[in-house]
Amino acid sequence: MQKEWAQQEDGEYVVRTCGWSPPGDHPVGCGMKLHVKDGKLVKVEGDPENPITQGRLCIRCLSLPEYVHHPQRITHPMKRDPKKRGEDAWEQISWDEAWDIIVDKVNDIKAKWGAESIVVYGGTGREACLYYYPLGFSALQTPNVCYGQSGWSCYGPRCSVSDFILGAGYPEIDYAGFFEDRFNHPGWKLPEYIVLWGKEPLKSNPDGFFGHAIIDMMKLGSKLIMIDPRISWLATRADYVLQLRPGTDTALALAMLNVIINEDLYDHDFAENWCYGFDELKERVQEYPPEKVADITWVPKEKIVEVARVIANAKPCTFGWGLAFDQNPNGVQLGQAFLAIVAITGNIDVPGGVTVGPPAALLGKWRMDARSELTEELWDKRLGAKEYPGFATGMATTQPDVTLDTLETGKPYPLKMAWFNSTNFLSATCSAQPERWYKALLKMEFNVIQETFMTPTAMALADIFLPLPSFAEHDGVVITHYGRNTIFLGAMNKALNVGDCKSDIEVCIELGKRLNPKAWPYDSVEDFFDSQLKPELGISFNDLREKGVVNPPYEYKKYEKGLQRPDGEPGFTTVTGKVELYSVLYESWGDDPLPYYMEPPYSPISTPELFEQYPLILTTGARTFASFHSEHRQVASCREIVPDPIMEIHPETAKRLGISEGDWVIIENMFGKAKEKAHLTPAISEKVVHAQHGWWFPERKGTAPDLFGVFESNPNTMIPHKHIGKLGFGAPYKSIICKVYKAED
Ligand SMILES: Nc1nc2c(c(=O)[nH]1)N[C@H]1C(S)=C(S)[C@@H](COP(=O)(O)OP(=O)(O)OC[C@H]3O[C@@H](n4cnc5c(=O)[nH]c(N)nc54)[C@H](O)[C@@H]3O)O[C@H]1N2
Ligand SMILES: Nc1nc2c(c(=O)[nH]1)N[C@H]1C(S)=C(S)[C@@H](COP(=O)(O)OP(=O)(O)OC[C@H]3O[C@@H](n4cnc5c(=O)[nH]c(N)nc54)[C@H](O)[C@@H]3O)O[C@H]1N2
Ligand code: SF4
Ligand SMILES: [Mo]
Repeated sequence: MQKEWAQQEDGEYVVRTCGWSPPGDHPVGCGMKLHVKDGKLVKVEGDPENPITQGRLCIRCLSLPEYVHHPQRITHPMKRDPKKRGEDAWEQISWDEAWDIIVDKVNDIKAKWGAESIVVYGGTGREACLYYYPLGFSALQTPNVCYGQSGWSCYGPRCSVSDFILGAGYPEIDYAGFFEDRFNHPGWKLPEYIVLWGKEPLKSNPDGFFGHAIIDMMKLGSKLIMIDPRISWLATRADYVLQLRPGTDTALALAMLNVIINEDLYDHDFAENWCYGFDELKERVQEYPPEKVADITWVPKEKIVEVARVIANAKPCTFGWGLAFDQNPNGVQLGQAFLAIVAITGNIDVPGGVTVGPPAALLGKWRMDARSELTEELWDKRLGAKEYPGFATGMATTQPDVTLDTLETGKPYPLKMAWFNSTNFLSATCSAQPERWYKALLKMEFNVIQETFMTPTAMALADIFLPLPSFAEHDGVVITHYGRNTIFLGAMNKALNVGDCKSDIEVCIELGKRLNPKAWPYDSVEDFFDSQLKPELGISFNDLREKGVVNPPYEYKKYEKGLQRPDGEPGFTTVTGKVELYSVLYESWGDDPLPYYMEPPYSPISTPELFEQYPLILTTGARTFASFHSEHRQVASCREIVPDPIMEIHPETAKRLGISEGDWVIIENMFGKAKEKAHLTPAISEKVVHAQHGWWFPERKGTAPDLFGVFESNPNTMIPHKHIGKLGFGAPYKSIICKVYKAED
C-alpha cells in the first residue's frame, strides 16, 4: 500500500519525516524528504508541505547522507576490557552478549553498592533527552541522572524559573505556529518588536523554536531588538542592538524595569490583577537607575531608556530569551527580571506576545510514571537535592557540581558505574574542567556509552559501546519544547537500515524488559507510541505518520479562563496564583525574593588584580550553522564551512597583541587554556573575545592521551566548577576573563 509518508518515486524510495537526532539537533522537527536508492540515503531535501518549515533546511540535514554512510561510523555493539580504556582494543559483539554483560554488571553493582552508585549522563535536547530519565529511573532504577554542565546551565534554569515565577511551561515567541493558517490566523497579531536577548535563533533553532520564524515576521513588518555583546548577521538587520558587557544582563533588565515603572509605561491591569509583589519590585528597581547601569553594562544610558520605552509601547512585543540567561550565576534573577518585563508590559499569553505552556507537559505522564518507579528512600539519595532544594525542585536530575565532587570524594557514597547516553562531554560541551571529570570517571568499575562514532569520551572511558541509528534509521516522535509548550508533534519515519543499531527508545524497552519488566510492557516502538499518543491526543502513531504533523489546540489568556492551573481556577500555577515579581519560592530557599544584580565572579570589578593579568572578557559557545556542539566535525561538508576552532577578536585588540587574521592563538586564564584560530572582526567589542566550544579532531590519533586532541582547543578548561548561583543554577561559561597571545607554532 502506498502511504502518504513513504512513496516510490523514479526508482527511489522517498520517506517524508521530521528531523531530530542523531546527529544532533533540538526538537525543531524540520520537514524533509529522505531519498533512498539501493539501500543508501542519497539525498535529503526540504519538504515544502511542512506547515512550519516550508522546505527550509540547514547544512546539517542536507549533509545527512555523509553522516549516515561515513566510513568511521560504528554500527555494531563492541566491548573492551576496562583495563584497556583509552586503547583501541575493541571487540565486536552481538546485542545479546552486550545485554548479558550489562545486566550482570548492573545487578552486581546494585547488590554491592546500591542502585544510587549508577549515574546516567545525558546531554542537551536530542531525542535521547526524552529517554535518558526513564533509562535511569525505571530501567536501571537509579535516582541519579546527570546533565553535567556546571549549574546545569542550559534551558533547565529558564524552565525552572518559568515554573517558579510564572507557573507555566517555557514562554516562547508567538509565531503563529499553533495555527494551520499560520500568519493569516484571525486571532493572531504581528508583533511590533521582537526582542532577542542572549539568543541567535537563526543559527541555534533552540528547543523547538524555528529561527526562520524571525525572518518570516520581519518580512511582515516586525522590527528587531538584539541584546548581545556580539553583532551577529541578524543584529545588522535590527533597529536596536544593545552591545552589553557579557554577564551584566540582570543589571540591564533592572534598569529597563526602572524606566518602564517610573515612567508609568506598564500595563496597570496586568500588574495589579495578575502579578504579586509589584510594589516591592518598584522599590527594588530604584536601586538601578539607567546612568548607574550604563557604567555596569557599557550600554549608553540613552539607549537603555529608549529601548525600554520602545518595548513598553510596542503592542504586542515578543521576546526570545537564550542561553546567556543560563550560563550566568546571576541567571535566576535575570530570568525573574526578564519575565517581569514581559508580564508588566502585558505580553504574556496574548496574540503576538509570548505563548506559555499549559499545566501538564504533553507526553509527560509516562515520564512522570517512570520516576515513580523509585522508592522515596532512593529518590532522597539524589545527588545535590539536599544542598540545592530549589534546583532539585526544578530539575529531576542530580546537581552536576555536587556530582563531580561525589565522583572525586566518594561522599556521601561511592559512585561505581557511568552510562553515557547523549554526551561526548570530555569535549568542551557538558563538562567544565573536563580533565577533572576524565580522571574521576576513569575510576568507575563499569562504563557504557551509546554513540554513533568513536568520540573522545567513548575512547577514553567506555567498556561497552552501543551503536545508535541516525534519525533516518529509526521511528520516533518529535515534540517541540519537549512537551512543555508544544507547537507541534511530528512523526520521525525510518527510511533505511544501516548495520545493527538500536535507538534510545529501543534500548530503553529492551533493557527495561530485562531489569524491570513490569514498567516496560511495550511490544514494539509503535506500541509504545500508541500508548503515549492515544490517551492525550486520541491518535495512534500511524495516524501521526499519515498526518505528518499535529498541532495541539492553543488558547490565549489561559490565566483568565482557568486553563492555566491544574485545578481549573483562574491565575497561574505559583504559590500565590500570580506571576511572582516577588518570589515566595526563592525566599523559601534562602535567596532574595526580588531580582538583584551580581557581578560575574571574575571581572574588572570583582577581581581587579586578576584582571590586570587577564585583561580581556571571554564569552564562549555562540552557535554555528555547521556543527551541533561536538558533532559534525567528521562531516566534510560541515567541516569545510568551519574547518578550525575560531576565536573572535577586535582588529584593534589584535593589532596591539601582534595577532593577524588566521593566526593560531592561545586563550588563557588562571584555570586553563585553549588554542584557537583568530578571526578579526569589529562585530565584537575591543574588550571582549569569543571562543568556540565543542572541538575535537576526528582525523587525529584517538587513543589516550591524545584522545583526538580533545583537551587542546577546549575553552571549558578555563571555566571553574565553583561559581554557581545560590540556588544551584548557572555558571560563568559566557563571562570569564582571559589573556590572548600568539601560539608558538
Ligand atoms: N547549530 C547549532 N544549533 C544549536 C546548538 C549547536 O551547538 N549548534 N546547540 C543547542 C543548544 S544546547 C542550545 S542551549 C542553544 C543555544 O542557542 P542560543 O540561545 O541562541 O545561544 P548561543 O548561540 O550560545 O548564544 C546566543 C548569543 O548570545 C550572545 N552572548 C554571549 N554572551 C552573552 C551575554 O553575556 N549576554 C547576552 N545577552 N548575550 C550573550 C552570543 O554572542 C550569541 O550571539 O542552541 C541549540 N542549537
Ligand atoms: N564553553 C562552552 N561550553 C558549552 C557551551 C557553551 O556555550 N560554551 N554550551 C553548553 C550547552 S548549552 C550544552 S547543552 C552542552 C552540550 O553538550 P552535549 O549535549 O553533551 O553535546 P556533545 O558533547 O556534542 O555530546 C552529544 C553526543 O550525543 C550523541 N547523540 C546525538 N544524537 C543522539 C541521540 O539521539 N541519542 C543519543 N543517545 N546520543 C546522541 C552525539 O553523537 C554526541 O557525541 O555543551 C555546553 N558546553
Ligand atoms: S534546524 Fe537544521 S539541523 Fe535542525 S532539523 Fe532543521 S534543518 Fe535539520
Ligand atoms: Mo544547551
